[in-house]
Amino acid sequence: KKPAKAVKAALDKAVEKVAELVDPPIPGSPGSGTPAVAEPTEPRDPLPPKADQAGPATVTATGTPTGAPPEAVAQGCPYLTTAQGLRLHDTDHSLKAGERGPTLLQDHHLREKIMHFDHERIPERAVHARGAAAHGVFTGYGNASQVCKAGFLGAGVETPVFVRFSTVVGSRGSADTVRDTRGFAVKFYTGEGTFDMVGNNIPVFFIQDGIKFPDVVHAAKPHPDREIPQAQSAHDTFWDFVSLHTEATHHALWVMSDRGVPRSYRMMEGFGVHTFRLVNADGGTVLAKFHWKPKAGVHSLVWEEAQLLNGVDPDFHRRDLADAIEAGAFPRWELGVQLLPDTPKQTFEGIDLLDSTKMVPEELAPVQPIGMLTLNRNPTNYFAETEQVAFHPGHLVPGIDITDDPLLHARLFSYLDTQLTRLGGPNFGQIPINRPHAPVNDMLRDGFHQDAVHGGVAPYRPNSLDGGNPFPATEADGGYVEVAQPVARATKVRANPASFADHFSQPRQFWLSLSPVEQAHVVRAYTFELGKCYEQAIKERQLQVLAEIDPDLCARVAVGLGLPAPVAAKRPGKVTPSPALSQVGGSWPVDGRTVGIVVDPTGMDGVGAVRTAVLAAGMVPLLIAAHGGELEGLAVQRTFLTARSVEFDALLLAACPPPAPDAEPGIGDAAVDPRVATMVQEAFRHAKAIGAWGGGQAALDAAGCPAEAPGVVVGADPSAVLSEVVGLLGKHRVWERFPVG
Ligand code: HDD
Repeated sequence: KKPAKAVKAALDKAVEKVAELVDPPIPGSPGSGTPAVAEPTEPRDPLPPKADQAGPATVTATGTPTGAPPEAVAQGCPYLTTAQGLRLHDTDHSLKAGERGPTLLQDHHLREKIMHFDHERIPERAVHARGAAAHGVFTGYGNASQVCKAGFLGAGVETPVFVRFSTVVGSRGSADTVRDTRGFAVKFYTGEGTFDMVGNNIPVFFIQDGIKFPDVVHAAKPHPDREIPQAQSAHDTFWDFVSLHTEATHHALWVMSDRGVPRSYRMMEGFGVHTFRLVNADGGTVLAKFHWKPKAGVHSLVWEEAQLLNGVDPDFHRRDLADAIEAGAFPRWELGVQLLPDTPKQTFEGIDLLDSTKMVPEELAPVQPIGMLTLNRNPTNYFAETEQVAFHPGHLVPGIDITDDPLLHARLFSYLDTQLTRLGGPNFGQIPINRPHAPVNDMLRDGFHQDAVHGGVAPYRPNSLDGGNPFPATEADGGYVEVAQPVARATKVRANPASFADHFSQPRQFWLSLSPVEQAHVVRAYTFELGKCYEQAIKERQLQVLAEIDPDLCARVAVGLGLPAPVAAKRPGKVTPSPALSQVGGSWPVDGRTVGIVVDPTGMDGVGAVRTAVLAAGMVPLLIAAHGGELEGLAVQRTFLTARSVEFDALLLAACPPPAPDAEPGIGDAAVDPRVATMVQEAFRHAKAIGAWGGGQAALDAAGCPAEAPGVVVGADPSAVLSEVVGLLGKHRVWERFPVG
């Protein structure tokens, strides 16, 4: 046992050591002693980067170490410098001949600064330009090892991942909540090389053959003459193409369903879409379809909410993802596989597995969970990570091989090719976010933006000069060996197999699997989209397509358009509904949900406790009041000017504030602020849970919202009201309140 004195001395020494290591406080930061608004003037080291933010190589071309730690090279000293490391004493004034000019051409700093600024933008992605991303970890369950030898699926193996979600059609600055497919791209930095699963939130695709990709994208993008509409499918060129090219019917129907307007990236399913071939350690193969199942359930916005959000908060999904991660409500998905026998025909129950416009119902092949994805860290820099990340379906690892899906084969070309323009050359794999975590020794050399300083003289094989290095790896060394699939001797053709011909049975199955409220949403979506088209012929042709899916769907959309409903050319085939396709039903965790609480100084009783309980349930409470500031020590986060009902999953009414002097007159009871009444009306119309106690009940009356309606909870005890509202939130919406007609 050490004497107490010695322990104290050791402790003091340790404290001193820690004090030496800790940076002086950042001027302006809490506890620094300087006011937050003051501009710091004392040079200090840059803020430390987050873990895993490796910067460019630390060795210069001459082989001299820069001296800075690897992760800090981009911001390696406290002083402002040029790109060449020259310290600058002024970046606010151009070099001029006298204070009143002219500006001198010799100002090398001005020219470098402006030149770099002029080239800050890179071409946005041709599709999926608008996105949000996060870092995370994937943990294998180990049960897939029997069918797939990929190391990252091993029991308890943790693999770092980077996941980018996106809309497809809109440009980088477009709104998040448009009706569209969502991208769901996952980069697994495995020890055997990087594996990318570049999927969507919809299990099928618009086209069967990649050669049609430019056609569908040109049709969906804004019209070339006026470049409108932005990020929308509700226009003539899209429906012109889709109504003529009927293999797009299935995907279009999914986009018209609630899947086209997800509530959050955290609440979407993901699909690998294509059929892949899995290989086990003995060389045995099985076909597989990949699924991501969100632990928070699959939930959507309603169309009016989505439209309002496009204006109120165009960054709704981006913000939701970042906030949830920041708050510790880490989004999670289980990776699942549908396993299908690898037969020579590559069909399953009559479904051609090489046709990406078809899916395999879960009732026929259950989705078996094989691992868990957790997103736990936001990117540090949007451009460096989310924008520069480059996915590619050809980034594969041993154990996962491709099939002969003609859509996938075109993708294998497109994703590499597109990076040449987007990221400026073939070395995009060296950008930090794209760097594999597995060791690299390729023989690729030179090219634009070459960051590596390669040694040796023999980047070719075979060689003797570099000692024969690098060596090919056998399968036992972890080498990727393609499955030796027989290729039939065939005639070269530009044609599809007959098994690709049925374009309507699976759309019909999807339609018949939806609940009445989901079907009503689909009807309204088609009516809205076709209602935005100008060409009568396009509307009529699309109605014909709907008739081929289902006469009821067609008739209901026709009524909305004021057009006669055509009769199907072919009698619809018999299909069995797949209940797994419906989103309605079940109860789900409420983590990360947002609860708006309308408050007023006259009724703060119980608000603090409710707020604490909302937080304890893993949700986000937002206090909404007439003015900013604090009420009884609680910060007001939204005012009636900045809040809109669409931001919240549920609304609580603690007290009923009177109209503010600047409020718009005319809605409801004059004793209630009309903006509160609007908030309640919208929440009611969007079938959200609403709770009220005390004076809050007056807002229900002012909004004309019946207190006895389903999903409206009125009581004396705020905590009891909250717990009922949380129960309702688990079901996402009060579906009984939603009109299905
Ligand atoms: Fe694609 C991006 C998903 C078919 C060509 N695609 C892209 C992204 C996702 C998908 C999620 C965004 C990746 C990111 O976040 O950076 N794409 C799909 C799915 C498809 C599909 C699920 C069908 C099953 N794509 C597809 C075809 C082609 C492309 C048939 C071309 C023949 N896709 C591209 C692209 C993009 C792209 C032009 C744009 C930016 C990029 O690749 O890196 O090459």
